[in-house]
Amino acid sequence: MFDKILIANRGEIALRVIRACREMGIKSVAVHSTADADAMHVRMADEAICIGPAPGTDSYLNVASIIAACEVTGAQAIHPGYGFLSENAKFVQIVEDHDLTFIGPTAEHIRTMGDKITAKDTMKALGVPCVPGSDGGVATLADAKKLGEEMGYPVIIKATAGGGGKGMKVAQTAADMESAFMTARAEGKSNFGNDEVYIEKYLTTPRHIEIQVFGDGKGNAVHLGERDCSLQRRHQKVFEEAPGPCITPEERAAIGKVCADAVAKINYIGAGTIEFLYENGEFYFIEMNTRLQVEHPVTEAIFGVDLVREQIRVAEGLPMSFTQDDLEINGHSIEVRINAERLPNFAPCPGKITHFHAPGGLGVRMDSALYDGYSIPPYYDSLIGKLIVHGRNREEALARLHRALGELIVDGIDTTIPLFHALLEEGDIHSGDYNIHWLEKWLDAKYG
Ligand code: MV4
Repeated sequence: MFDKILIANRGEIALRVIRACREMGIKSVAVHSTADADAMHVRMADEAICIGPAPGTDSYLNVASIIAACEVTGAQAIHPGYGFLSENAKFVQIVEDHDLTFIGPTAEHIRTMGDKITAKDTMKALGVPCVPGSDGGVATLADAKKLGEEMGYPVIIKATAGGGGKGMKVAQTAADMESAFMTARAEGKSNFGNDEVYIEKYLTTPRHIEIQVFGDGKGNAVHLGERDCSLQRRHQKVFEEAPGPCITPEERAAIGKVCADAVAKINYIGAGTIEFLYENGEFYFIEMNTRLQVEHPVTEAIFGVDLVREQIRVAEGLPMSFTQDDLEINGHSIEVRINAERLPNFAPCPGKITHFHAPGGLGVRMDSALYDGYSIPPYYDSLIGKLIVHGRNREEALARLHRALGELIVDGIDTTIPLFHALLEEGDIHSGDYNIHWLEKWLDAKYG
């Protein structure tokens, strides 16, 4: 059993992990940059240690500093949160080489899923339905053109190392192929040092549905249903919900079983998310994330489980505390991301919080590291809080979201709060009738 865990992260997710540690009787160590000396995670942890200068590359990504912090404090395990080092296979290897435990999947699983061609090959072999497309990488423009003709346009060219929409280009017709192929390759090379690309049929109006999976590393795994994360802007999610408004219990059970069986077969350990595009009643695998995700609380709400606690348990070699049969959906949950950003352009808006008040009451969870007088540093992600509501059904969750947003006060900076007030006026949000393009279209129409 661990008696001390180091959290290699900051902000709300660091608090999330500290809270799980405390409930389990495990001591927590916060690490922080010089810019975060006054941050809430530093105050809330049992111990804190400075690991470097303000830029993330010098602190939260500073592997030598983080390993040294474990040695100095006697922490036996590292929880990476999300972002930063959470999906870095080399980091996991270094952690293990120092006889420390990485709370998450193995280096090999992270490496496999980090390369999208390998991830897709692996998932396909495990029986997970994938988007029709090239069999592995496409090496030449001639091959790409040939495939485009065979598959029919539109197609999408994706860098195998891509992420966040980088290295991804749509070819609407054969005439677009040359520039789309060359651009995807060039972006793969310049952003990720890898110019390998693959091709898929382009789905025009899908929803983004992701399945939460969880494994014990010993061949047992479960699924915890889906989240619909279709409301995104520039590949940044803003509103997530579970269960998905368009997914039937039968669809959930079927795709959930496929996903749980797949990760069980590879002895996956910890939390994972299998991302799909969902169109015309079909699921198409696109990627797997080998970390705890920002939006995990909506899953926690409807299943009544603590995913961070489970991550720590399986990292200790213990079994999960539930089986598939124990997992039953209760109601509906929605998360909205509160970012320090100014509408309509979502420009980052760091600065001093003159007043912060978190909403409360039945079915309301506010995960945030804000406090009165806190200054948001300009060096990191603009996420400053997540408001998560839970109701007996979707309508109740939406009403509760409206009520809780009305109670939330974040003074001193601009935030995305007004966006959610505006979204709650929309019929399509109430009916759940949206896809991955809905938000950008709506923003275009509203703000131009
Ligand atoms: C696609 C697609 C349509 N067809 N693949 C965007 C980022 C990466 N995770 C995969 N992405 C997409 N892949 C095929 N074959 C459309 C997108 C996409 C998207 C996906 C999920 C959520 C929002 C999106 C916004 C634009 C494009």
